[in-house]
Amino acid sequence: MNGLARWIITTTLLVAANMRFAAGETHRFNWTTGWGNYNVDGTKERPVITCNGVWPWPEVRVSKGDRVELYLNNGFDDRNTSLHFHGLFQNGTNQMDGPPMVTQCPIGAGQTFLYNFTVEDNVGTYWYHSHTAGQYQDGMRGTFVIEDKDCPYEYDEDVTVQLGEWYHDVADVLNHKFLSVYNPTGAEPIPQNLIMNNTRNNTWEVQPDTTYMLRIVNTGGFVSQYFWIEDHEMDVIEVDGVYTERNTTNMIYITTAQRYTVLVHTKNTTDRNFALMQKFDDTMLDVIPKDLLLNTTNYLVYNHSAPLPTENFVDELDFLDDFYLVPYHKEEPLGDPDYRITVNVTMDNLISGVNYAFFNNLTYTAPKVPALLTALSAGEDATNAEVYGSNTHSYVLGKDEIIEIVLNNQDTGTHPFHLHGHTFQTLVRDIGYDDAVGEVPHPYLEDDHPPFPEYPMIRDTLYVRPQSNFVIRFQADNPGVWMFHCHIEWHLTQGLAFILIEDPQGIQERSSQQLTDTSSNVCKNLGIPVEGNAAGNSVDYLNLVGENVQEKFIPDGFTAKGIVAMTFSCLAAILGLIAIAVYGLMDLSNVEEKVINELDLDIDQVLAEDSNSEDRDAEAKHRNSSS
Ligand SMILES: *[C@@H]1O[C@H](CO)[C@@H](O)[C@H](O)[C@H]1NC(C)=O
Ligand SMILES: *[C@@H]1O[C@H](CO)[C@@H](O)[C@H](O)[C@H]1NC(C)=O
Ligand SMILES: *[C@@H]1O[C@H](CO)[C@@H](O)[C@H](O)[C@H]1NC(C)=O
Ligand SMILES: *[C@@H]1O[C@H](CO)[C@@H](O)[C@H](O)[C@H]1NC(C)=O
Ligand SMILES: *[C@@H]1O[C@H](CO)[C@@H](O)[C@H](O)[C@H]1NC(C)=O
Ligand SMILES: *[C@@H]1O[C@H](CO)[C@@H](O)[C@H](O)[C@H]1NC(C)=O
Ligand SMILES: *[C@@H]1O[C@H](CO)[C@@H](O)[C@H](O)[C@H]1NC(C)=O
Ligand SMILES: *[C@@H]1O[C@H](CO)[C@@H](O)[C@H](O)[C@H]1NC(C)=O
Ligand SMILES: *[C@@H]1O[C@H](CO)[C@@H](O)[C@H](O)[C@H]1NC(C)=O
Ligand SMILES: *[C@@H]1O[C@H](CO)[C@@H](O)[C@H](O)[C@H]1NC(C)=O
Ligand SMILES: *[C@@H]1O[C@H](CO)[C@@H](O)[C@H](O)[C@H]1NC(C)=O
Ligand SMILES: *[C@@H]1O[C@H](CO)[C@@H](O)[C@H](O)[C@H]1NC(C)=O
Ligand SMILES: [Cu+2]
Repeated sequence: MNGLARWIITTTLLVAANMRFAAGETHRFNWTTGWGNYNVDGTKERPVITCNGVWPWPEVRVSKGDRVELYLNNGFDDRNTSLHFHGLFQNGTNQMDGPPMVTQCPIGAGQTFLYNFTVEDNVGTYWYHSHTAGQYQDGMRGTFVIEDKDCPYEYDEDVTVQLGEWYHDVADVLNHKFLSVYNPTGAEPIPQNLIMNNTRNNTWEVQPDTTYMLRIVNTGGFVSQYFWIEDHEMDVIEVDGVYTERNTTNMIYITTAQRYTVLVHTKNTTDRNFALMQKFDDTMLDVIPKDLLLNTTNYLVYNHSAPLPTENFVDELDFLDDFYLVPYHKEEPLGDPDYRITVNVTMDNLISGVNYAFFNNLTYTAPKVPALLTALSAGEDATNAEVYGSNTHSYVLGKDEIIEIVLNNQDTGTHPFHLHGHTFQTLVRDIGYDDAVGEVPHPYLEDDHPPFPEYPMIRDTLYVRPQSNFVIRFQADNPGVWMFHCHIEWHLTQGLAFILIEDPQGIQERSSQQLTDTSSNVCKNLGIPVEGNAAGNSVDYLNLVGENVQEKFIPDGFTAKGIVAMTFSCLAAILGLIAIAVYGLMDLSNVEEKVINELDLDIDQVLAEDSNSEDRDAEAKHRNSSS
């Protein structure tokens, strides 16, 4: 190469590098959490989590290549917090991903964490939310849009809309009732209302003859919804940040955490207004209270002088099946996997009587050191899955391997699963199998499955049908520790999660992966070591003594009801007497609960004392054999 050519090339590269640098703007945010009282659904005021004293949380809008520097200040005085940017790849910045004890320490009361990352690999519709204990169901969430000047579709206006459900109680209260011996079947709390854009009766004002790009995000924590617009078609063009070929539909079905971006072309006439409809997927509700409004009407408004529309009825819920969507940038199915993870999903009671969720009999139990901090500090042991603990359910993935996840749902519910750090191809999603008509769970059969789609749909959150299965593939090209979990917040709390430790040596090698000041500080504040294995041992990474483990399984032949009965057996004599005195001959089915409430006893303490009792197992065996 001669000098001139070299000069030209060098200069061109420098200019290109500078252009890339100049293209990225830095967006700074300084957010502090707190509580405020809001009447979100128009029927009850309750505490919600605010951002800098206001609610709802702001929409973040950035462009591809920009940098985000977001200070999250924990303004609570009694709880930890965190923030996850749902769908962002965080390529090289794994510690900015958000889940506590996975990629960072929890942010303790009064502490600050700097989320500092660029958005280079993603465009489209995302959202952010707390990844701590149901906080996002208390309102700690918002939309996150990455604008793309190379968007392949034309439109006039770009508008987001959040769908969700709303509870009249705060998550703390609901979690306490949910994860309780009094809820042995694990029935999820029933929401009071569906909401749209954080309210009910939402009005969307539109101009005639205009193409709207409507970015629909389900920021709820539980139910899937049907969404449709009276007498207007929607052209789906993006799902979960992945452009699709245009697919026209009248209705979409959207699980929590999913996004659908649609083009809606408004009418030329402005003489009337139309209904924007939301409907619960009521098959996900264990009971349907008589007063629960399953269909909710909002308003697409062309004309303020014209009357508001009433409910729009449709003959059938004929929604778009996302499995058949074709990505705009077509990709053939990834080749045979280098590594296959096969998991069974079940829900069951552990010895306390509380109902948990499992992948292969493991309910996710957080380690004593966040898995990323273990990966960074374990040296060569980082490639050994054992150092991450036996109850975190960790898999170590090799650099650039093709990974296949086969998920066999043995539960009778629908579950939306989310993978952090990636999108994935959906190769198989089986039909549902109804236990009510005697059908049993159908696992995926490698030797007998439908042909894979020519160009599989790609997204980051995918539902599995009842007693059914799905198969997904992706390439392990993003070194980091990534969670795979059900996005029903109740089920995550029940432990329906596992962890992927992707290319741990690749994590260690990147300087951008090393702990930042605020990453270390939040750990120190809570007394969490910044190095060590899942048990906090930084001397011998293969010694897991003292790690956190899940509760024991209920001994064979025992039922959850039996456990509840047994728990109260020692109290029964006294309680029984009081019960008869207080309640007379009333329904005795949940008498212990009534008495405990009446006496204002601390249930947790009663249970803790009882489960510490040495005789418990012996008594269980005795009762078991004598029954
Ligand atoms: C964020 O805001 C708080 C409260 O106004 C202020 O004390 C703090 O210095 C700000 N932090 C940054 C990084 O701007
Ligand atoms: C929405 O309309 C319902 C029914 O008219 C009403 O009860 C509720 O208060 C309204 N909610 C809001 C937030 O305006
Ligand atoms: C905050 O996190 C730490 C570390 O996981 C935990 O020990 C502590 O109980 C948490 N605080 C609260 C209030 O939950
Ligand atoms: C965010 O990260 C970039 C890249 O490491 C760094 O240059 C910048 O100083 C960081 N921002 C802050 C506020 O620390
Ligand atoms: C929803 O809220 C966002 C943020 O305030 C707003 O920009 C958007 O227009 C609203 N969308 C609808 C459909 O009401
Ligand atoms: C609506 O009006 C525009 C011009 O304003 C015209 O180009 C278009 O064809 C009209 N569409 C219909 C369905 O009449
Ligand atoms: C708005 O609706 C009113 C009442 O139906 C009607 O009289 C008026 O012509 C409409 N305005 C437009 C601009 O269409
Ligand atoms: C809810 O919507 C569906 C579909 O339009 C309809 O069949 C059903 O009757 C509606 N239910 C109520 C209570 O409005
Ligand atoms: C659109 O979706 C339907 C299923 O809902 C599917 O049959 C069809 O192939 C899709 N078309 C395109 C172009 O993606
Ligand atoms: C998953 O369930 C199937 C069917 O019950 C069983 O054969 C298999 O052993 C289970 N796998 C694991 C890892 O538990
Ligand atoms: C999971 O638990 C079930 C029921 O207790 C048992 O039959 C099965 O063998 C267990 N599977 C594994 C892989 O331990
Ligand atoms: C992460 O970045 C590497 C290049 O540094 C690239 O090869 C890989 O595809 C990226 N992965 C994702 C998920 O963006
Ligand atoms: Cu679930």
